[in-house]
Amino acid sequence: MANSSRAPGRSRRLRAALVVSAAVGLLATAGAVVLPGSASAASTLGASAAESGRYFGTAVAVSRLNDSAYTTILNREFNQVTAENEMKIDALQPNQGQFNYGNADRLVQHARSQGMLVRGHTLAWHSQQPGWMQNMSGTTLRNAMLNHVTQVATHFRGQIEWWDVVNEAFADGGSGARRDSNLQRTGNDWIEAAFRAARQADPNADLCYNDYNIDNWNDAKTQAVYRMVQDFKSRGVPIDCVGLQSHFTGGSNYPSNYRTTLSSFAALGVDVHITELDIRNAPSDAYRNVVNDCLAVARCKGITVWGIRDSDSWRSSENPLLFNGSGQKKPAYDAVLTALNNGTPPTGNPTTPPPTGNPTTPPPSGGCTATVTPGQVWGDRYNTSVTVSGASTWSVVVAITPPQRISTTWSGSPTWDSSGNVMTMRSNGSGNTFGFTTMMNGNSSARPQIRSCTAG
Ligand code: 9MR
Repeated sequence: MANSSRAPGRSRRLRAALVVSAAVGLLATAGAVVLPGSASAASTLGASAAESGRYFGTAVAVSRLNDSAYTTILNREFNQVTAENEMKIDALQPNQGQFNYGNADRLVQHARSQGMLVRGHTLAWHSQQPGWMQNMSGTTLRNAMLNHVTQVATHFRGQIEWWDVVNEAFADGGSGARRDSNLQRTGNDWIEAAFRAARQADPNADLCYNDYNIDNWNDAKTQAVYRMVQDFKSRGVPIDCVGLQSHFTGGSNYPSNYRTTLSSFAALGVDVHITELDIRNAPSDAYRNVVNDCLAVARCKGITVWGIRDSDSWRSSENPLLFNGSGQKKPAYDAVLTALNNGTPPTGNPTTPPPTGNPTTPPPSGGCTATVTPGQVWGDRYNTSVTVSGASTWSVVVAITPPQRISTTWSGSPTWDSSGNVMTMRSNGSGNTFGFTTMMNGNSSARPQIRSCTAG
């Protein structure tokens, strides 16, 4: 399939599956009644996320599907699953040419019977390679990797919504370099080769690059992955999404610029997914922030937590999940559900490009008129000034398009809405013209929109 064009019906399939899943969630919850069009009041994570067209999922260990306490929570709360280990290379191809799909198929069947979407994890990775692959190098390894991608994506064709095609290919620390691995040593183009093979084998799956420690926008690793995605988009390498694992465990904290990271990747024209979320000691604030950040970015498609109960976690001593070992909801669960229920669905069509061209001046509304004059433009930012007529005291509402961000203002008193994207500027006695600087953050075309001008 040519470059990254999306197969028709892909997003329709997601939407239909989420509707089914939301209904399953509602039916399964006695007493939960959500009237069409009423304020959000869903009582499960999946149903609540589905109200904004998103999913809320979990990693599943297939062996635990025999534990009824586990499956009760899984089936009630979640509308998306990722195999925690059963779709890794060593699990699916333990001996070269011998594929073992039993456990993975069992999870896919379970998910389909419950109306859950499946994330495939992962086709190409330096870790969890079977012994025969670990010992390979060069063209032999490259071909074996591509064959694995092709065979596995073909086997699951039509059943996987998103593939983590390549996992964790960048180095930690400040280098911004690729991680050294036997795959990397086959040539820098191994990642794009994997993506092209996956697209050919399953044209309907969305193809993601997935990594950890790419949550902080200022980190060299985040910037390096950003540049790779930007490069892939510019050259037509078929990539649809970026997965931020978001393990805020083991010493890595939720960064306050997480929303900037999500929206910056999204501005490249890819969806973003929070794929392996867990947070040390499960603080409600951090969980709430992650949900709100996702809800604020139209292309953030959903959140997957890396396990159901603390006792299921790969870092169980940190108690990082939403349910305790007895399967009871923790305070972080309530914080997440409330945030999902309070969330405003993104408006507009996320595939519509941001407004371009000159800033607009709306007709007079609240007794004054705000006229925009574009100011100086630099490579990374630009200035705007606004002159108010018809009133000597006033407030003007200005909206900017994320990931753009207003960084500086002058000659007025600004306040901000919770998203940080809408500024209300009030006169402060310094005249009828105010101004501000907007950081482009990768989007050089959008310009501020004046929403209203109100006298007094
Ligand atoms: O949670 C997974 C654990 O059970 C496995 O032993 C481990 C090695 O395969 O992988 C864990 O999941 C990892 C995921 O596949 C990729 N991102 C980091 C996750 C936590 O280590």
